[in-house]
Amino acid sequence: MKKLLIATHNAGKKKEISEVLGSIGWEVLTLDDISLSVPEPEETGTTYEENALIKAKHAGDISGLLTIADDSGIEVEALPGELGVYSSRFAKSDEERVQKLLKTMEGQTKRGAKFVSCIVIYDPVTQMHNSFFGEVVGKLAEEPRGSRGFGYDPIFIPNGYEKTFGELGNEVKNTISHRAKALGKMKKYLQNYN
Ligand code: ITT
Repeated sequence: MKKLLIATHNAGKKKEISEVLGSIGWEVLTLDDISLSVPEPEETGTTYEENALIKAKHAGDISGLLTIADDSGIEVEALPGELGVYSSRFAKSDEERVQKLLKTMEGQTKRGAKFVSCIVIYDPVTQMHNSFFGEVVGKLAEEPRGSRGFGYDPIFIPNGYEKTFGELGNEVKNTISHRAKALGKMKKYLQNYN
């Protein structure tokens, strides 16, 4: 069976990507399944796509496997130019990121936000790559709710729902999320990949 490597060091992303890919007729491997060490590369890009390519190329060239990587972030309407590609650098841990964002947004009524994902697939044999994007629009909650998911999930309420991703869990998240949408496009591309 053909092999596909998921290059992420984020446990939440790894779970989601594996779940969304499900049975695609490829053997899906994570960085834990291969015997090689793939340290985290420096994300020096200024766009999601540049950073996703850095990650996919790094792991793909080390492993020799067809590799996908995700770069993602949250974009907050009231904080233009902040977060986005730099969402993970906003604070040191998921909990601190959530607390800092809530504090920054205190008293702010404009609470629109969206998650954006770029998935890059990279073939180390041909050195070709392709990019797929997805986003989910919603708003920020006033306080964290729910313990499912990761990152900013406890404070993100997707449009059409009252609950946060932290409450909704992956059954719902994996059908509407930024990452699920990008992965859906990537899956279609993979069906015709030789
Ligand atoms: P890898 O680079 O190893 O994949 P990472 O956590 O460093 O993992 P990013 O550089 O793409 O990933 O940073 C994404 C940031 O955006 C991170 O802080 C997440 O918490 C946040 N984020 C992205 N997608 C999210 C989601 O689906 N739910 C909650 N937060 C998310």
